[in-house]
Amino acid sequence: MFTRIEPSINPTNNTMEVKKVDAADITHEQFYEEHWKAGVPLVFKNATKLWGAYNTFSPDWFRANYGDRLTEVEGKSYTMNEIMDLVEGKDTSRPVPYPCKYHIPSQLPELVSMVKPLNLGFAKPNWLESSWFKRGYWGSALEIFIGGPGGKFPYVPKDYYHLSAWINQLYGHKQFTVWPMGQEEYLYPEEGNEWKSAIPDIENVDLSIYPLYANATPITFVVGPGETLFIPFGMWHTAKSLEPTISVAFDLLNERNFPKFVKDVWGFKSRESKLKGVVATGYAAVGGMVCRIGDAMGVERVSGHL
Ligand SMILES: O=C(O)CCC(=O)C(=O)O
Repeated sequence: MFTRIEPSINPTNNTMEVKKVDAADITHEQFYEEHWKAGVPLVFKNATKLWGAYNTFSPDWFRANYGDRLTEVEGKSYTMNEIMDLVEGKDTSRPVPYPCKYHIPSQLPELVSMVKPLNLGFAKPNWLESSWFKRGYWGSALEIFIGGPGGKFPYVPKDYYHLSAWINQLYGHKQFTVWPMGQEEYLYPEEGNEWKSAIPDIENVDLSIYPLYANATPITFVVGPGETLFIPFGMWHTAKSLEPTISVAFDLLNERNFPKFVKDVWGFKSRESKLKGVVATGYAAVGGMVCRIGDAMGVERVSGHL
């Protein structure tokens, strides 16, 4: 038995409260029913406390250990030292890009062991941890995001392939905005890129161009160090770094979002070629079957290849 958390959606005005809970105060079943199934985001206060990254990741720690590690942001190459100097305001000679990202398994593989258990006790089962769904092909990633004050995610997306997002804040505070489910038309999905809103600046929406946005009910909240934000699949969201921030994001796929995932696999891959669409969708369908059987047998997936 578990204590019921009050329903988080108010159907009369379509507002929604994003709650923060101690990971010890919510069961997997409760999370699954009231957030995962209901499509309601949740902030866990301390789900990453077992991670080596918890209370460790900081600009100085990255400078000391991976200062020369390169990544590309908006087509330009930066070292970790350069990124940290920019986000901390030590280098004011050029704009601070956002987000500065590293794909952990390929660009910082030493850190894979510092973000374990990746499932946090709640982000499971995660079929993306199965070797059937290897990285790079299915829209999934295990990435570090680094940002500086005011760094805004460049648009409002809902996650590619209908994956759920888990954003683990490890340093600094980041502001998030989400839109309750069902506000699709107010956000003007881009033609041909339906996972991305066509509105260029969500903080200053021109209602003469996007009049339906007047009906939208964005919910804004702040996530701090040690906190994890769960964003359900299909939810429009965006983020802004309020100070120097470091977070680790990963995606989740299982039985619940699998039907929409497969539809997206067909949608994305068949745009490249019908044959690619058929092969990828067939492969995904078999992978889903294997993972479903694995779930039934209680298989624990622990690979770090997302
Ligand atoms: O942490 C962030 O900047 C937001 C990331 C995000 O929303 C995404 O990758 O879809």
